[in-house]
Amino acid sequence: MKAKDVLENLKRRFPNEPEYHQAVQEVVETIEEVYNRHPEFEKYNLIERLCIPDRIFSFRVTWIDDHGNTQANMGYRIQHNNAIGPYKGGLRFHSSVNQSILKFLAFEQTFKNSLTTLPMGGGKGGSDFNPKGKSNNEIMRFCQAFMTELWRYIGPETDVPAGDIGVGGREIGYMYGMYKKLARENTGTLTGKGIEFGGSLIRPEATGYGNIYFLMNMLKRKGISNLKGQVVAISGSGNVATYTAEKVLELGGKVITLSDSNGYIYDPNGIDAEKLNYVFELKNIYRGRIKEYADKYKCKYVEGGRPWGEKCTIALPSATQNELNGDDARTLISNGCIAVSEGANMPSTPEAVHVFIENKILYAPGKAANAGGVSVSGLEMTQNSIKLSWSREEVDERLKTIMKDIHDACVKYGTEGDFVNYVKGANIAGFMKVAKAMMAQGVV
Ligand code: NDP
Ligand code: 2IT
Repeated sequence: MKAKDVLENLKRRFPNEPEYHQAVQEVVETIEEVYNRHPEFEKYNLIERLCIPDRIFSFRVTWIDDHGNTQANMGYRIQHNNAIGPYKGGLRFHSSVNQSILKFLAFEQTFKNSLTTLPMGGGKGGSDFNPKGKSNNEIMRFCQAFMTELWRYIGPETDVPAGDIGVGGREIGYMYGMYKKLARENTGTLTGKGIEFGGSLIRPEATGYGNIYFLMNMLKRKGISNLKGQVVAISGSGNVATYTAEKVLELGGKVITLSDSNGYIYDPNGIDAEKLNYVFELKNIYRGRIKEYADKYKCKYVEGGRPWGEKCTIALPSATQNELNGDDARTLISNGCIAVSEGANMPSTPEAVHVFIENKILYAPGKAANAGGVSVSGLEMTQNSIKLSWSREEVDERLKTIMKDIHDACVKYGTEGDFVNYVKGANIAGFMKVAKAMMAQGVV
């Protein structure tokens, strides 16, 4: 295969899907050499079978808002690949959601889930529903309406959705309630559930904590064993960003930024535990904007801006795709940034990734660094199927082990002389497992 030809072909057949093309391009370019060493892959056209989702469901979601208006949103579920286990991946509720974004996320999820060491295939779904400013009842009605369509396609051994942007514990609870009613079973389909009904301890924290565990594995290879003295820029202020910040503080680092889609805050004194607690409340209870932090703590707020211009030693993009471009990457490096570890999915543009790798800084792509969330989802599935709940400590230990295993797999496949190319490592390690499983299962 030639990576260029694969991409051109997909672009021609699936035009207007730039995020999907971007995610595919990165993978096919980094696995090209390994792929070409296995002529049997080419013979069975593995590359197209791996890039094109198994199936895509799309449906209209109709619900009535608090003013009595009837609203029609789009809902989707992409079942990308189930060679190594049931389809698994989050649901995103955001006004920007479209098929291209969900296809990129489902594609990446397949490799991420392969890296976790757990038996999970890849999927993703969501809606262009905008949760901002909606009442609790509107959220509930929307989640219920969404599930009246989705429930037919999912199940504990078929496809297990979870949260992503705009979908947290509250939304999962409402969706699970409706799923359970329609499917007439209670086996835990959906992860990120409340603790009282099958959820796992540490699942809310898992993506953020996991990202820091991955980061610490990278730093350890450079002789750094804690975050004392490190100045950390984080984007986003949702689930991933806040628990990332919590773990950074625990390890002695200083967090100086957070953001949302309206702008970012810069607190040169550091966002300490008390201030972070305010952010948790602001986001989860009052559903407010990050600007309110700047009003309360009298620090800088930049409307419409992104935090990458602030001087830091570690950057942890944790909001959304393509939120860090080539110029941002160059600015980070010239300001002394030594490590970038991605909490979000595909937050760095291809140019930014190129800059990080060319400058040989520690750079961990999302599909490796943020795999802690889906890993603990996998552990939630295990606990549901054996009908037991593990302690916080037990889940956290397993999460640490998984993140170390993912890190070590990246080192194994990504070492280039004295440099570890974590992008290449993650893509090859993730790809090889899925490819072998697909070959063993024949052309299906
Ligand atoms: P949340 O909805 O909890 O938070 C998302 C945050 O990102 C918010 O601060 C939001 O701001 C900001 N954001 C969202 N869209 C945009 C945008 N277009 N431009 C700028 N800022 C934006 O989601 P999560 O924290 O769960 O997800 C964050 C990232 O982490 C996503 O890329 C997700 O795919 C990824 N991820 C999540 C996992 C999980 O377990 N939840 C697991 C692995 C990866 P605003 O409130 O203004 O929208
Ligand atoms: O991108 C991701 O890995 C997630 N949103 C979490 C998926 C999951 O099934 O827990």
